[in-house]
Order: sequence, then structure tokens, then C-alpha cells
Amino acid sequence: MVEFDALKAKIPGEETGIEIKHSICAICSPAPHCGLSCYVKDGKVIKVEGWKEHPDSNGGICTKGQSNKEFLYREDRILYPMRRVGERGEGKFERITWEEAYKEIAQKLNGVKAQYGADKVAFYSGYNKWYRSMLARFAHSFGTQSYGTEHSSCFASGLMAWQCATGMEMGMNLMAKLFIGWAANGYYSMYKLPMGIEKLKALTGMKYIVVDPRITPASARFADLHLRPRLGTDGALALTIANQLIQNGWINKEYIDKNVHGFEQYAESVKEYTLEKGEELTGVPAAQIWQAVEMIRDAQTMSISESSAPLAHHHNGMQNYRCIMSLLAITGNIGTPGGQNPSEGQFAERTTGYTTHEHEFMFETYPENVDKAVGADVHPLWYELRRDMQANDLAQNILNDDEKSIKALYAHGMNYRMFAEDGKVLEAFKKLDFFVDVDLFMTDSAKWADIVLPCCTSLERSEFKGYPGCHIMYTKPVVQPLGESKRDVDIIVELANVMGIDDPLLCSGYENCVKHIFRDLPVDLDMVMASDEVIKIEGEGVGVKSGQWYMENGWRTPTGKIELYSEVIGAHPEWGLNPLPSYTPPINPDPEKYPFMLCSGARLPNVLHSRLHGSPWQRSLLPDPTVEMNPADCEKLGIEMGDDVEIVTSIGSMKFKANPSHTIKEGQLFVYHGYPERDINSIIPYREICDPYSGYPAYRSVYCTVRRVD
Ligand SMILES: Nc1nc2c(c(=O)[nH]1)N[C@H]1C(S)=C(S)[C@@H](COP(=O)(O)OP(=O)(O)OC[C@H]3O[C@@H](n4cnc5c(=O)[nH]c(N)nc54)[C@H](O)[C@@H]3O)O[C@H]1N2
Ligand SMILES: Nc1nc2c(c(=O)[nH]1)N[C@H]1C(S)=C(S)[C@@H](COP(=O)(O)OP(=O)(O)OC[C@H]3O[C@@H](n4cnc5c(=O)[nH]c(N)nc54)[C@H](O)[C@@H]3O)O[C@H]1N2
Ligand SMILES: [Mo]
Repeated sequence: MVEFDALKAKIPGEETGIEIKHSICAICSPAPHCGLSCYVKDGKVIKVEGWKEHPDSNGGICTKGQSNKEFLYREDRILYPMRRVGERGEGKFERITWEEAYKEIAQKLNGVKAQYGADKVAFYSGYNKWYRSMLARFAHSFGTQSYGTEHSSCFASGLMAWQCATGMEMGMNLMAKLFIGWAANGYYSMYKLPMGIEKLKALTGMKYIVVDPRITPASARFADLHLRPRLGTDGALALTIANQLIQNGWINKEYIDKNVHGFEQYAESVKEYTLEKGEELTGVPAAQIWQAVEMIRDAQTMSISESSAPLAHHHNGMQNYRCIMSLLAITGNIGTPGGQNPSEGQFAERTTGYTTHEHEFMFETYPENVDKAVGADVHPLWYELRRDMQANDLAQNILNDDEKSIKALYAHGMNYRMFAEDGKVLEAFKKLDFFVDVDLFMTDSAKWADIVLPCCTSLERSEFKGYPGCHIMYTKPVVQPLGESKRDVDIIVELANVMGIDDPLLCSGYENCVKHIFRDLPVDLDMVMASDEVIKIEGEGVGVKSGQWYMENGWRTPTGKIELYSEVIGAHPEWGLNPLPSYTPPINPDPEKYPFMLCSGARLPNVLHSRLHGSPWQRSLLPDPTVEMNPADCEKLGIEMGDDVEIVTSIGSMKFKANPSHTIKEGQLFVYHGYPERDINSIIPYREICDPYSGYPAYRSVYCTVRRVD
């Protein structure tokens, strides 16, 4: 009986045969990589909880992470390599062996290379990050620049803005006296950050401003000031604040003279942003904008968290970041203690504190004398700063059907529904000569592939993980991979070998490549691989260069200064882009017809993109695709809670359940993306409203209308 009760309570021990094994959560990778304690019995995971001793997550785990067991055992896991036998999209496949799959892929990709050139094959990765350096190198060694990722819609736009300003990525600083969460509701998207801010506020008295059109847990729980601009008007808000600071002399003139390039032109260009104009453009009352100005004046140090998505997902997205960053530049908060500082130490897209040779590993076989990456002609600044494919331009490139068109696609985690106007992506799939997708699940996108390969989850694999504070870990599988599924990295290496890729390092395997990437760090990777713990890398030459170092030795920009006027953009007037931080309003094709603005994608706490809607527990938390809208708008339109309503944009319409909410401003609609049965991206236009700087879709400022349907 004791044993039975203990089993029911899932208590580990000899009696129950339950063992605790540690792993990491990769459901929302790469952000936190929270440590997991997995309860394993008879080779099966029976329960997952946070790993208390983990130095980064300390036992924390979010709503999404709670679903690791369901994610691992989802019914649609692909267990074997599959070859399409029906029509594309029909979902009819036959099981084949790994040897057959590799042979066929090698034949087809090498065939396209021989007939059209290696640059007519595109390589793509969805949201997953951990294998990306291997995939990028694979693409480059094969001979194409067209390697692209979900960064085409996420994170890289902000990075591009920092590249223009300082030449490198800069991180936020929680030791600032004033912290601005500009479009930040980490309680839903990244729980550790707001919890940290809350603690620090109590400890140090740090002031906190939230800039978000919605009322959220972050704004309601602990913001000293909450500014609620209309969607997509953040640039105007930042420039209005900047103008007030300049006009009143509340800027750091000495710092600017010494470190900032282009201040005079910038100051001239922001003069038009009076408080009245700021209020008119953004909808934020002038008195509140003024309050923010005074808080910035009073703070000696300031740091701003600019999220990877909500500021970027607009026609003016990348410029939003530049306008916001300009506040840091004119107040002397870049490269100084308490301000924004380099966040260079990255491994597998995670801040680590140590630098590695990862970028060099990805780019040392980059082919130069081939067609430029897809998107280079449409979004030249993207190409200038990133050198890879702007994946949002891939569908049009294929549909153009000309000498520049991609013929074959090799993807890990392709989800067509993440792209705006995604019907076009399906049209493009139809035109491909050959399409391979590597995924955990037989997704709606995988069904369009010619060959589908099964990869395994983080619980079934070993991988290197870097963590802040110079930590590293090599995880071990807690259970054997299901079916014949394999690690993404092994699929890449095995395929590269069968294809005869001339790259001995890549072909020697993932662990060897990581040893190469880490070669200058004082750490014995064999020892890390033998250990089950997170290990700290210590010793000489481990840390990254500080902001102070760049202040003294020059930033990585053409002028060596922090560039408000970007010389990279200024050198190319033919691009038609503004070298200064500037604001342009979101595009409305027909203001009479489309009086509402739609934000598609603000995060829900229980789901992540396409991943968890199929997991019953997560789904039960918000079963219906809903639209949140202001009660006053509902009243005008005769809409009540739970009514079916239709959202109409310039390219289509779609039904949702109405959810009237005071958290939403009048004139705005909030819808979540990722529901398979209500794919909002099929009614979001791309080319007409995308960001010309970054190529990002304007997922969050789409003009539309809404009406009740019976
Ligand atoms: N639960 C969950 N977590 C996630 C994800 C997920 O799908 N689900 N996705 C992950 C990914 S890929 C990303 S990129 C991050 C995103 O992480 P966040 O950026 O933190 O998440 P969001 O909820 O998209 O946006 C934050 C806030 O920005 C506001 N916002 C929207 N548009 C605007 C605007 O134009 N201006 C301003 N000032 N605010 C605006 C929204 O109201 C929202 O409250 O989340 C990651 N974490
Ligand atoms: N309307 C709208 N659209 C958006 C956004 C928005 O806010 N609004 N946000 C955008 C942003 S910020 C992002 S980041 C993107 C994310 O968009 P996606 O990249 O599409 O993200 P996911 O759906 O999480 O994952 C893609 C695929 O990877 C698979 N996968 C999961 N784990 C693994 C693995 O270990 N290996 C392999 N090979 N595959 C795996 C999943 O099953 C899934 O099919 O969406 C963008 N699209
Ligand atoms: Mo993202």
C-alpha cells in the first residue's frame, strides 16, 4: 500500500522506481532555458517540475514549461522519416529509412546545385535556436547565402538598430535608477524579468515606466507611470520626449560632444515634436508625456528594455527602436555604469558573459561569389547588416519564377503560419522542386514537404547550454528519443556527410564543432560533458569587453562614435531610408473603411506560437480564438461577451469570439496568433505595410474594421 500511495504521489525512490533526472526546457527557447526536474519511471517521463538548484531559473517554471510532458508525448510526434506519396498538403506519407531519406535529399539538393546553382537552395530555421550555428554553416558550406530564420520577424530588428548606433548588441541594466519597459509585459512572455524588476524596485527604489497601449499585469502591478500610446506610435512618443529634454537643457552635453555623432542634425529634426503634437500623434496626454520627461531628468541613470517583437512589428518598427535608443544617447546612458552596455557574450543566442568563436564558425565558409541572399534587393539594409535571408521575402522570390528564384527548401521547424499573408507561402511551397522539413510534429507545414524528418525534444537529447554569469552545461537525455527521432544537429551532420559537403569540421559532428567554438575559453568540455551540473567558466580572458572599453577605444561604427546619424544608412541614399531616428505613421489604405487598428500577437501566458494549442491542458485555459476590444466600442457596435464578430482587413476577413475588456483602448483590437483553426496571419497584408528597413511584417498595426455576425 505504501508503495502504491508513493507511486500515486509520484515520490522518487527505490520503492517506486521513480528517478529524478535533470534537463532544460526548450519550449520558449532561447530566452530562459529553465532547468527541469523530470520524474522518470520505466523510461517514461511521468512528471516535470522546476529544478530548484539550477543557477539561472532556481526552480522557476512557467505555464508553458508545465506542459513539457504533454509536448514530448504529443500524439502527432513524427517517429520515422517519411516520404510524401499524395499531393503536396494532402498529408499522405510512407515510412522510409534514414539511409533512404538522406540519399534522396542528397540527390535532390545536389541536383538543384548542379542544374541551377547552390544559391537556388534556401535553408530555414523556425523559432528553435540551439542548432542554428550548425545549420548556418551547413548552408554556407553547401554554397548558398540564403540561410534565414524566424529572426526575419523577431529580435534582429532591434539588433539592427543597435548595430547602426554602436555596431553591436546592447543589453539592459537593472542597476539603473530609472527603468523603462517599453512594450513589456514579461508576466506573459518572460516571467523572470518582471519578477526581477519588482524585487529591485523594492530593494533600491528604482523607478519604473511602462509604455504599453494595454493595461497589463506589468503596468498594473508596479509601474510608477504607465503611458498608453496608440499602436505603432512609439517613435513619435520617444522623439517628443527627446525634444523636451533638449529644449530644456536636460541632456548630457559633455557626453554628447565626446561620444555622439550627428546630434545637431538630430536635434534639428526633432524640433517639430512639441508636447501638443506628441499628444496628437500618440494619444498620450501631454501632461503624462511631461511626467516622463521629468522622471528622466531626475534619474541619473536610465535603462530601457525594448522587446524583440511589439516595437518591431510595424511599418516604422526599426525606427521605433532608433527613436527610443536616442533617449539613451542624449542622456549619456550608453556604455556608462547604470546605462545600456554591450551584451556580446552569446552562445546559441543566449547571453552568457563569455565570448566564443560562434559567429566565425557560422560565417567562415560563407560563399561570396553567388547570388545575394533572398531579400537583399528588396530590403538592402537587412542584407547589409545581417548577410542572410529575409525569410519574409522568400515566398515572393519563389513565386516570381525567374532566374533568381529558389528551387529547393531545406527547413528545420518551418511553420508557414508565422508569416504575414501566409496564403502566399503555401502558393510558393507548391512551386518548389523539392522541400524537406525537420520537425517534432506532423504540422500543417510539414504536410507540404516531400520528405519529413523527425527530430527529438530537449528531454531526449544532449546539448550545450550557456547561461549568464559565465555558466555552461551539457544536458543528458532523460528518456530515449521516441521512435527513430534524432537530434537536429545529428541530422545536419549525417546529411552533410552523405551529401559530400567539403567541410571536415562540420562533418566531424556537433560536439567537435562546439569544442572548436569554445577553443579559447579556459574550460575542459570533456569534463563539462561528463558532468550533470551547470559549470562556471572562470579564469583569464573569459569576460566580454565593457561599455567603458568601447567608450575609450571607439564603438564599432564607421565614426567610432555612437551614431544618431547612421553613416551606414547615410552612405546609401538610393535605399530611400532616413539615417536619423525618425517617425512615420502606420499605413492606413482607407481610413473610412478601416477605423480600427489590429494588434495580432501580444502574448498569452499559456501558449507559444504554434506549439501548445494542441496540448489539451494549455488549450483549456483559453479554448476559443478571441478578440479583445474596448467595451465602449462593443456598445457602439452592439457586441456582447462571447458574440461572434468578424475582423475585416484589406486582404480578408475572419471570425473570433468577442471579449470586451477595459484593458484595451478604444479603436484597437487584440488577437493572438497561432490558433490553427483561426490563422490571423492569413488576413494580415505583408508587402504594402512591412518595415522597409528590416523587412518585418506590421503584425501589430493593421488597419481593419470589426462587426458582429449572427
Ligand atoms: N507565453 C508566451 N511567451 C512568449 C512567446 C509566446 O508566444 N507566448 N513568444 C516569445 C517570443 S518569440 C517573443 S518575440 C517574446 C515577445 O515578448 P513581449 O514583447 O514581452 O510580448 P508581447 O506580449 O508580444 O508584447 C508586450 C506588450 O507590448 C504591447 N504592445 C503591442 N504593440 C505595441 C506597440 O505598438 N507599442 C507599445 N508600446 N506596446 C505594444 C502589448 O500590449 C504587450 O502587452 O515573447 C516570447 N515569450
Ligand atoms: N501575427 C503574428 N505573427 C507572428 C508574431 C506575432 O506577434 N504576430 N510573432 C512572430 C515572432 S516574434 C516569432 S519568434 C515567430 C515564431 O514563429 P515560428 O518560428 O513559426 O514558431 P513556432 O511555431 O514556435 O515553431 C516553429 C516550428 O518549430 C517546431 N519545433 C519545435 N521544437 C523544435 C526542434 O527542436 N527542432 C525542430 N526542427 N523543430 C522544432 C515546431 O513544432 C513548429 O512547427 O512568429 C512570428 N509571427
Ligand atoms: Mo519572437
